[in-house]
Amino acid sequence: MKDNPVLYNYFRSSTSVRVRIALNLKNINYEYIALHLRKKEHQSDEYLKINPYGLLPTLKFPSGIILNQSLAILEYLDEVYPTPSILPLNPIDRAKVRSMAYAIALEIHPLNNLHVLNHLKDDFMADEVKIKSWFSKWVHKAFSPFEKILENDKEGGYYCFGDTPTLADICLFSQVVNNVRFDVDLSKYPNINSIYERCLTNDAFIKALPKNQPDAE
Ligand SMILES: N[C@@H](CCC(=O)N[C@@H](CS)C(=O)NCC(=O)O)C(=O)O
Repeated sequence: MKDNPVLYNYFRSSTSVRVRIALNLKNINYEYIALHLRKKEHQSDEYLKINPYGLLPTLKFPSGIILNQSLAILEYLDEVYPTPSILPLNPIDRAKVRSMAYAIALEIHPLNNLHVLNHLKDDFMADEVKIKSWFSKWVHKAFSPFEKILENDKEGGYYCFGDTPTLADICLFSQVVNNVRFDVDLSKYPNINSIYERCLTNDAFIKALPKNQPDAE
């Protein structure tokens, strides 16, 4: 256990889901430390020392290396534990996969983060209906073109790119898990849904689901 990295995370956090999937895919054992977002445990002085942004997840290695920002963690893991790879070999293909992953991680997630939703609730008096509508708006804005890209990809495999999971599937899956909680209607996205279903047949994804974590409520 002492040689394993430590993951500071929260069962429901979609950025935590991303890192858990990559650790599982690469068969890396890790210690799970839960920080409760609603109880603001991610804002404690102790946690801010290892992640000054006060966001989850953080991955800490026995060597003392501390990494935050889920995409940076995923790419680091892929460089240091290259098998199985979550990025294709060819630079153009890598760029395509990153482009899909960023569409989720950079266009949707920052607008739907807990502190953004709390700001809408506390400072703009948004009720639950409005919060859900806000959340859905940013999902659809990125999911509609994402679905078209998948639709037009005539060589499409089982996953976003080819027949093995990549960074794109990791981000897409984690976002879909979050969408379900906010009642986002995903019926218009058959290709996205089939990739999500495919991920649900993969143990690395199943093990990373919020309901399968020790702090699940
Ligand atoms: N870009 C960061 C975002 C991290 C992030 O926003 N994490 C969320 C959980 S999914 C969080 O810690 N939210 C706390 C808050 O909003 O107060 C990453 O990918 O790691």
